[in-house]
Amino acid sequence: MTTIKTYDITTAEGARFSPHAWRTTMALAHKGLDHECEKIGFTDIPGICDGARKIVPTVEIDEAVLSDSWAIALHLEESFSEGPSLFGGEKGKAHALFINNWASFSLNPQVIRVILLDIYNQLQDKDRDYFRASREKRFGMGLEDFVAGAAEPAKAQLKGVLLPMVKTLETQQWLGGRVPSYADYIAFGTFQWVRTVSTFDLASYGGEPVQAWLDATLDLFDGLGRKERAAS
Ligand SMILES: N[C@@H](CCC(=O)N[C@@H](CS)C(=O)NCC(=O)O)C(=O)O
Repeated sequence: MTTIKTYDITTAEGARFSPHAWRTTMALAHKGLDHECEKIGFTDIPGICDGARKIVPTVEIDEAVLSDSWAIALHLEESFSEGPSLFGGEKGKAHALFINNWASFSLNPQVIRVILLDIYNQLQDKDRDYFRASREKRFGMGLEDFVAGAAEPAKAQLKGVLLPMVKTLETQQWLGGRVPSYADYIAFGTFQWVRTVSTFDLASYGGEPVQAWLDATLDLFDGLGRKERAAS
């Protein structure tokens, strides 16, 4: 029997907030695969598994260790082909890759401009210095200065960034079409990231179609996403 263990980062309150790890959590549920989750902090990542890991999601599936949400999704689809398909075939996989890149390179970079300080404020104590130093290096300025300059321009972009999602959900219930697919879990990861660290209402930038989709996605798998504590 297969044993699956995931590693996921949490806030000080224990809420799993990584957008990429939520992609994996939802994919495992979609496949009907039970797993144990070890909740860690950013600063624990170098000490997990083989000591070579730099990110979550990281999963152990029997003897194999995998990192990166897209690589994990491909592995789950191939290795557990008897479970419900994540992609619905090769074309669905190709289209989901587009959504993966849209989320990673268009949506998430705008969202981080709004919620960066919220993330920092929710972190476990042991992660705070690391997070501040690594993100200040990445953005080339203090966290507070970054958000002060970037949050409002990002909000002005978000309606446009979400528009392809809005237009799609105006004519079909899921990004996957008639049923949820991995494409939905990619987008969901972003909304769950926001929901667990911030009171920022990202769904309002997509209006009713996105709000209805988010509610339905939070209800999937006996309310798996909804069970995670929302920030207040
Ligand atoms: N391309 C990766 C990105 C994963 C990623 O960036 N994970 C973040 C958390 S959301 C992380 O683990 N960062 C480690 C760090 O900043 O030290 C994926 O899709 O899984």
